[in-house]
This record gives sequence, C-alpha cells and structure tokens, in this order.
Amino acid sequence: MRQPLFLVVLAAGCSFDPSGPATTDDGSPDDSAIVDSAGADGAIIDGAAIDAPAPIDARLTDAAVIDARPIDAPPPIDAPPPIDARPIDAAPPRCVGYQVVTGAPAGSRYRKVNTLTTWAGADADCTSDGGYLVIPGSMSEAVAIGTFVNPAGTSPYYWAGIEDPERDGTWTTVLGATQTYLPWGPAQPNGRVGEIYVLVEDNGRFWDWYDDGAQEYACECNP
Ligand SMILES: [Ca+2]
Ligand SMILES: [Ca+2]
Ligand SMILES: [Ca+2]
Repeated sequence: MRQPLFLVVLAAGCSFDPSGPATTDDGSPDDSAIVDSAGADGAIIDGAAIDAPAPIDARLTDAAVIDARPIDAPPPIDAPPPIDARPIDAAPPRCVGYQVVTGAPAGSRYRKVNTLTTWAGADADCTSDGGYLVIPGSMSEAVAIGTFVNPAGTSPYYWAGIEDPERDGTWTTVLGATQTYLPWGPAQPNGRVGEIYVLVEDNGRFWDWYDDGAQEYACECNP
C-alpha cells in the first residue's frame, strides 16, 4: 500500500492552482488575494483622475501664456519721407564787382565801363553778370551815375538801358517796363534815323541817340 500514500503527498505539494481560488493549508479561500484585487481597483481610480480636466497648475500656465502675449502695439506712424538731403543749389553770387554809388538808390549797385562801346555791346555786357544797362529813375540817380562814370573826352554821356526800337514814342527799359521818367534835353527826342536809344548827359538830361558805338556806360544790379 505504499503507492496511494505517495499520490496523497504529491497532491499536497502541488496545491497551487492558478485557475482556482487560492486556498489556505486548511482549504479555505485565501482572503489576502481579494485584498490585492481591491488594491488594483484603486489604481484604476487614480488613472481616471489623470484623465480629469487640466490641472490647475496647467491652467495657470495657460494664463501666463496669455498674459505674456505682447499687447498689439499701434501701427507705426508713417515716418515723413526723408527730406531731400541734396543741398539747395546756392544762388550764384549777384552783383559781384558792383558798388554803392553816392546819390543813387541804396537798393542798387553799379559798375562802370570807361570803354567806348556800342549800346548793344553795353547791354550784353551788363546782362552777362546779372546786371542790366543802367536805368536812371530820377535826376539824382542820373546825375550820380554821370559823376560815377565820369565819361572822358568830349562826349559827357553814357548809355542808359532805355529804348524805343519801334519809334512809337513809348520808351521801354531793358527790363521790359515802360519808362515814364524821361527828362529830355533841349529839343529831344527829335527822332533822327536810328535814334532809338537813350543817352544820358552827365547833367542828367536824356537824348534820343543812335548806336554810334562810342559811349561809355554803367551797369546796374539789384542784390
Ligand atoms: Ca536805376
Ligand atoms: Ca517803344
Ligand atoms: Ca536825338
């Protein structure tokens, strides 16, 4: 009868059965297995908490991000276009070589040429530097320029920038204005052929005269 006893001992040694409830040595169910299962359930609950709405800390982080967004700065005001840095062309110096003449208008400067010259030549010379053939606008100016030019020789005259090329009796300045100040000398203007220019005697009297190419002159300039 040794063999049946061996089977009983073997059965007692292999009491673990994974497919069935654990039993104690005395065959009652093992309560400790149930406790372990309840612990596993608790782990599941904790996992559900993880799936809950974002933690407060995270929401604070979101708020911080919102606060950190830069406040929209107002659009930049359009800067005015750069001022042209190019230097303004300086006006060429005016009236260089001209001078104040005592007795003549303070607003004018003059330069004299004591070379016998045609009226057209004198006119061109004066305009070449921004001046114009002198226009006596008063007896004081006419006399002052006569003294200034101090014409030499037997011809005490100088050219004026006044003309009447149409011979219509209206005398016009080289600046385009009608000349009203016309202190004619004796029997002038007498309108001989070619007398379309004004020649000024050093006493300030005007003569209508032709371009004899032999007069001195003064240029006038307004700085
Ligand atoms: Ca004048
Ligand atoms: Ca005229
Ligand atoms: Ca004349």
